[in-house]
Amino acid sequence: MKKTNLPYTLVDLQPDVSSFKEDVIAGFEKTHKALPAKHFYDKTGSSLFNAITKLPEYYVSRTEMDILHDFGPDIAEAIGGRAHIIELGSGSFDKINQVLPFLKSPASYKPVDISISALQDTAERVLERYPDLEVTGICADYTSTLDFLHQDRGNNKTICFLGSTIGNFQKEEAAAFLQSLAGELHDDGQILIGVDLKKDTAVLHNAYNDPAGITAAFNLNILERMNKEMKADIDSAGFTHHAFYSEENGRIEMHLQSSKEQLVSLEEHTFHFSKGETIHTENSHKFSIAEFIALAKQSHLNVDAFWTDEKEWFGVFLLKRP
Ligand code: AVJ
Repeated sequence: MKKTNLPYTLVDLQPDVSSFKEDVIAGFEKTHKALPAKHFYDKTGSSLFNAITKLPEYYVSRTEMDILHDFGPDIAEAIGGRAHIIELGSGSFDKINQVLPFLKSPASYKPVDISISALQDTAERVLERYPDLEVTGICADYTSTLDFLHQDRGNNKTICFLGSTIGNFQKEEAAAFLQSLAGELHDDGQILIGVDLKKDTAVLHNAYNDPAGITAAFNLNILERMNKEMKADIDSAGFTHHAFYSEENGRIEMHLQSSKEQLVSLEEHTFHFSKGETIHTENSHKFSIAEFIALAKQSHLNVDAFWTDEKEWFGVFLLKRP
């Protein structure tokens, strides 16, 4: 679907709601019930995530923003002129917006996001500031298709994958995903990626257990989404937010924990929950700098440059083909 009455092109590759339904049913049928984290981001979920990024305990977005802001000119110089910027998970547009002002005559900007409302806001905001930039919004699930990347045959294809979303993938999936991005690069292409780094466990714990309960609301919203978009009767009060750092796996895990034994009906299915049983809703892997360099290598990419904050809590890496 293309809307041509807008000053930008919007390509809607959004998978129909059935993928949400299918993923939920398949996830609930597993021995350890689980859901893909990408389904958090309906309209409510996206605005709750925005609220998370403003929490004092959630250092992730703020630290990445500071790095992008402080090193914007360096990053822009490393990217080079006339770049075709493709941003996977453009979200609120605040991230790349730190670098855009320093880029030498960027050729085009292609935000890709699963949330159509976020995408429309982004396209409007970017055009307000850069009326001459060629902007094409892509509403897509980049974990199921990267077809939109083939189109950019121009030089200096720059894939931006900020926000440390790479942490949501399992380790092997992360390598496979980076490798498939690498396959879309031309010789002068590159990937700018944000990575959350390992740090004190208490800092990590607090970032995912904020006292205001916004992260809990974000986690629980996925149950409300089921009630809205599926034939479901879930009482979200029967579940609690549970997030912890697993040292062994180097990741924050988020779960929804059933506070009682209960039956949940979804479409034509009925699922049993025992008291204390959880739905695993998200993994957020944390890397040491060395671990991330190794992951890049495993994906046939070199770290060309990287930037961190003073505490080395977050890293922004520029990856190129060897
Ligand atoms: C957007 C995936 C980077 O893992 O920190 C925030 C999502 N989950 N609080 C993260 C999230 C709970 C976030 N990412």
